[in-house]
Amino acid sequence: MSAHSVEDIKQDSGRLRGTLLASLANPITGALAEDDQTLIKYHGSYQQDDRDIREERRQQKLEPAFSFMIRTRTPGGVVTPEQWLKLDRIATTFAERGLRITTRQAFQFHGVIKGELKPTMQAINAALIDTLAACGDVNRNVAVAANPLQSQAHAAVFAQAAALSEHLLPNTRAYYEIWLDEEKVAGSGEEVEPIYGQAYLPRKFKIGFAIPPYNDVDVYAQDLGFIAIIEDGKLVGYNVSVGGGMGASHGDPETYPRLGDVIGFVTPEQVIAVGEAVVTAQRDFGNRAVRKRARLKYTIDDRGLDWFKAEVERRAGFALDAARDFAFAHNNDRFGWVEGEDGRWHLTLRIPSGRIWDRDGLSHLTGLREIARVLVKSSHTGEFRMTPNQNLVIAGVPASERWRIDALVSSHGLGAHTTATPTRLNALACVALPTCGLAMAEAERYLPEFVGKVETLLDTHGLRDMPLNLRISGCPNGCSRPYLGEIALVGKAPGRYNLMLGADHRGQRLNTLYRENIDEAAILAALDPLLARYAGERESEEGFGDFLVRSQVVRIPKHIPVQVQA
Ligand code: SRM
Ligand code: SF4
Repeated sequence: MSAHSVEDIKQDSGRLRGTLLASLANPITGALAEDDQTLIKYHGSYQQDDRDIREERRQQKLEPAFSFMIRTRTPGGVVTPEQWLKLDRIATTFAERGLRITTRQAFQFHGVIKGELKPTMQAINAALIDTLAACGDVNRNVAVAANPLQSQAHAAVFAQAAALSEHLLPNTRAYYEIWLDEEKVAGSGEEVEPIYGQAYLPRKFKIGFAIPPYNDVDVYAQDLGFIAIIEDGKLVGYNVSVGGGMGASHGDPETYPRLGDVIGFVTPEQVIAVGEAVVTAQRDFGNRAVRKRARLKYTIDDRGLDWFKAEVERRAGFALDAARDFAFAHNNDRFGWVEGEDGRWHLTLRIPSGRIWDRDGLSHLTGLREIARVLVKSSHTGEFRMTPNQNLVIAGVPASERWRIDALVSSHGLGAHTTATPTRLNALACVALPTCGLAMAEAERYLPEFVGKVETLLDTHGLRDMPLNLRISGCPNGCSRPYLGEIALVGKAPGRYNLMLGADHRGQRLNTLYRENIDEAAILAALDPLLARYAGERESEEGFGDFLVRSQVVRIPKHIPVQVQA
């Protein structure tokens, strides 16, 4: 690790420039200088190494196989078919592991080597997509309910989310200088950052917009959540939730997942002001001394929700109204075709762990390329929309073109939504090994096999068609939002996980630790009798998590979002 603290690195970076240009030009190593490894995150990239071959390289006295992950900033996860074709080309030219849809509706490219970072960034920008602030202590990609084309109100929510994303972008030109060869502005490094200031935020910051009855963005897991209130088909405003976050460290009670609290209601016109007020309050009061306690959730717990709400209202210049009523049905995606208000159609496809590539007998990358070509030809009506559950919507398709899409879906094995169990369709796993430097256990690579074993148990108990919300994370940071899974595995060590149970399926209740540090056989042995009881004792429509809580197999954790406590 760098000898400098992250706070020092940010302060001294000359508005995110650091020595990145020199690091990129250094031919001796595939890595960046240490401080630049922190700074490049703000430009949307992480230095990584291939952990599958780390030991082998160490024995050969070679430096680790360094490469870079690049993450896009795509608010609400929208790309045109033309952009899709360019992203596909970038993935096949510069990256190693296809296109990866993330749990925040971005794309990740893995395995880009240092010498190709700049051309890759340039190609992404040539597709009119950027990566600025996709990582780092800033506002990240803004997540939005997945299908904003379904109605005019959905479209209005998306437009608002995109505007807030723009508003909260860092002001620095460093990104354009370093990656796009923009001329250095006079006195650069002195630019004003009206929202972030010199030291940016104490920690990452995340915003999500949900549109009830769907909570696909897991709005209570966001630092700042907007829950759209739609009356008579019209967007009237949003309930505002603050203080959500999933990350924790094993064995450290000072860190914990927390769900956001609803503090009131704002009109659409007030969104930017309240967003900026929450962000700047966290900028000024977040804990910069202890990084693991620097997220907004801890600022709120340390100072109190009432204090925080008053601070936000003071900064915004208005009081929040009382929160309005709404209800969430579930936090999954809706698979298959749905018709929008304007008669166009939207098809949600299952993409296992968001990984799109042509490998292991799959041709998903090719299939989606061909679908993109159909959309380009059919007078540019359709779009691709990533979901916060790592899946993909082919959106805005005229009824007359549906058959063409269906044919490609079927011939390229993209039709899991017509055959797979609800458990498989909804399961989430984070990236984990081999690219994630923090992974303690497998997640993405283990998910298909583990789901298969759970399906066998479900079959035994006649539960195959029950929707079950299953999530795996390779470590407790919680990138697949595992603490909102009815069943979740949180990586502890290779092949060993904490088994977490008892979240609901609406994203409104966290799960709790049921068994610690156990292997697959023990996990399945623990689940078997619980599923048997669920099969025999559940009430109609009762989810597995709700059943476990009602039957007191697990206890409800202390923190439930303010608005859903009743
Ligand atoms: Fe994450 C760190 C991948 C969503 C909480 N996350 C990482 C890193 C960058 C590892 C690292 O720091 O070296 C992972 C890169 C793995 C790789 O090889 O690609 C990583 N996170 C991901 C993605 C790709 C998971 C996925 O499978 O889709 C998601 C990218 C989202 C995006 O497009 O911006 C991703 N990460 C999340 C989420 C879910 C969400 O935002 O809805 C969370 C939980 C919510 C939250 O932030 O509390 C999450 N990631 C973390 C944390 C813990 C933060 C904390 O407060 O403690 C870390 C570690 C850290 O920040 O120190 C982390
Ligand atoms: Fe990596 Fe942990 Fe996030 Fe999984 S949860 S991607 S293992 S940081």
